[in-house]
Amino acid sequence: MNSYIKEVLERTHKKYSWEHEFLQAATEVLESLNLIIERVPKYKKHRILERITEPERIITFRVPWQDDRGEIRVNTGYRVEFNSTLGPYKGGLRFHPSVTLSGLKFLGFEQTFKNSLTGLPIGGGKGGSDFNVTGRSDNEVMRFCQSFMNELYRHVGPDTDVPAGDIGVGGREIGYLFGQYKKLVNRFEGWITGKGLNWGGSLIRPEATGFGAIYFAEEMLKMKNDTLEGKTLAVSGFGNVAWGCALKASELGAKIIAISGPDGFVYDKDGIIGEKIDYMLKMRASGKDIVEDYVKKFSSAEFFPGKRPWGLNCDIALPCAIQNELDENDAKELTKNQCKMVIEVSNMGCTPEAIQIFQQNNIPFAPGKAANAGGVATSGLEMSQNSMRLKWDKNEVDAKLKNIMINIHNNCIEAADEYSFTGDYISGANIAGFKKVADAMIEQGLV
Ligand code: 2IT
Repeated sequence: MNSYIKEVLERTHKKYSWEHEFLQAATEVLESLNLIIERVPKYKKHRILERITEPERIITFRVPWQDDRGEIRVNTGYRVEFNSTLGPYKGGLRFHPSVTLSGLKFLGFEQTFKNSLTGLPIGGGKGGSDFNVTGRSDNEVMRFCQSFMNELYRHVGPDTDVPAGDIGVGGREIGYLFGQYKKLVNRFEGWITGKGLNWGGSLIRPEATGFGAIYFAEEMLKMKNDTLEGKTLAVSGFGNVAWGCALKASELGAKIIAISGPDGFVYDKDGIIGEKIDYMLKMRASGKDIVEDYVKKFSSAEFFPGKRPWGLNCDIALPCAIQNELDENDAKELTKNQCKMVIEVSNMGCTPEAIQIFQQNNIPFAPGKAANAGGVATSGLEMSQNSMRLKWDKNEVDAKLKNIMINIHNNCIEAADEYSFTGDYISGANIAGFKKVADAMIEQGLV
């Protein structure tokens, strides 16, 4: 390993020894920058690695709210404003009991490179709270969102920091957050994306992460003179991202055979198509966070409690749920079952050991920051429409999204060819994302 990279990684590990997820993300990115750091001395001269691994600003705050029984509850709110070199901080808000500062730092760090890959003028950030949406009434969620905004509003804005949804933050939560911001600042502004379609949201934004991942898969298959037609896909999760994948995959002649939830996974031998895709939305809207209901409705399906879908025979695996959801044993299972390709759609969905197994077995692997960038890219397109006070039609947004995903794919390939190994999408994405941010940081001086 390059000595500068080694030095920075050692110092970061020492300084933030308890931040496991952040250290995992930082290690993966820095380790893939060996050649470019060796060949381009200005990055060390300007101490870019120390600067790029340190968030520009972190805000943490108390979020007090009252549940329906009148009990007072307290959660923690965060916003990690990681890097604003390429544009306003941009990245989702996650409401989930697993949320910690380490987790949000890893997500904000990843987001910086992902957003750079999109080619749009957006910096990187992430935020959220350890609030658990599951089982809460609409009124409870509204009171929580309003309390969260009572602090967050002073740190965000259309030219400062533009959040969006993530796990636990969908259309309902974005509505409540938006309403409270408008009330507090007395301005109708595009300071958050994923808005309702009647009040500034973009068409295709709900579908965008899934659509983008499938467009990326198409490009990877094209490199092998192959297509999605007839392929079987195993997906984890059953939220917005998995739903978008199912819609686009079925349109292109592929078949999603599995989805999953915290309770287990569903295997549908006939494929999740047509009304079954719509049913995913109904399950999500029920607020129960389980997938077992699917088998009560569709007899072609079987439910496997407590299990993940990686033991199935499938052509392509798409983890779409949460970080580190696919481990070494899952990777061995997929390899044994002749899985041909893995598209990581969740952020850092695969453990480093799992990725190593895929690489050893020459299974093409797309990292989340490239494959799932369609979501934030379409958020960028929502910002453009808000600035212009215009609304593009579905086809226009979708065509732009597809074009962005093709460009990301090609930029990964080119960067890997130049500074790593041909076909290594991980280092390709890290290098291509890094180079733009790092060069712009140097151009903007020591700030
Ligand atoms: O992980 C992600 O890229 C997101 N949750 C979407 C972020 C955004 O600003 O649309």
